[in-house]
Amino acid sequence: MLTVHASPGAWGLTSISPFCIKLEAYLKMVGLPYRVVPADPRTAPKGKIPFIVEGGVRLGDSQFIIEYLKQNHGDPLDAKLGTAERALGHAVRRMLEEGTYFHSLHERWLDDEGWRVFNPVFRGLFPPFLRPFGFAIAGSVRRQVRRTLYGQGTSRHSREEIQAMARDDLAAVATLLGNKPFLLGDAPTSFDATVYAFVASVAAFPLDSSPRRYVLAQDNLVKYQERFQQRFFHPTRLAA
Ligand SMILES: N[C@@H](CCC(=O)N[C@@H](CS)C(=O)NCC(=O)O)C(=O)O
Repeated sequence: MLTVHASPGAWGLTSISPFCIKLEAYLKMVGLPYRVVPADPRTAPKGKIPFIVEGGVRLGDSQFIIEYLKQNHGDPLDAKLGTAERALGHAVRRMLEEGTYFHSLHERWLDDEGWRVFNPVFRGLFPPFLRPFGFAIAGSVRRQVRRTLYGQGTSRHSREEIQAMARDDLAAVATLLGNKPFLLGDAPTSFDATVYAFVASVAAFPLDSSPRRYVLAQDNLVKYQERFQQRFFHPTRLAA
């Protein structure tokens, strides 16, 4: 049995991490059996989550995991895609994972209003024995995220600029999706795991922001998200 090490969920999503949602979405789409256990990033092969354990294999990074699963369990979603479709899917995936992600990270960890919403949720996910240290742990992770976002560059911009960049990313997704059921057409592909994870994460985080307002105002993004959830996630797994 494949074991997925992931962070727990909130706001009706299976995980607070879009990368964990992405991996679980992929597994649901391909119908591979798996179990999820709460991740300890300190034991992760690359210090990040999600990671998987299968037999003797211990592997980090959602995309490397998906490539591994394709090689070892088949590729029912993407096998028939042409090179142009793969290129488009790749570009959208990288935009969301390496661009939009930093907006969410900033919103949750550094933005003062976002932190007021996120901090209690984050601390609520700790196992009981760690809760007395919740304040110190959250503060230490927050300092680390501050350093990461400064190095990566996002936090050098104003809140309005960061939100505008995320909104532009989401507008690109909405335009490319159009009125198709999935990013590349009638059938879901692995790229939809990323699109679903990031659209759902922006929509679910309960803070009024222009990217969230944008997503909730796009009929195609809202319906896409609902369609994906209904088709691939059992309703009970959606409970916060
Ligand atoms: N490229 C990685 C990104 C994973 C990632 O950034 N995970 C975050 C949680 S959303 C994490 O583990 N952060 C802990 C850290 O950076 O120390 C993937 O696709 O899995």
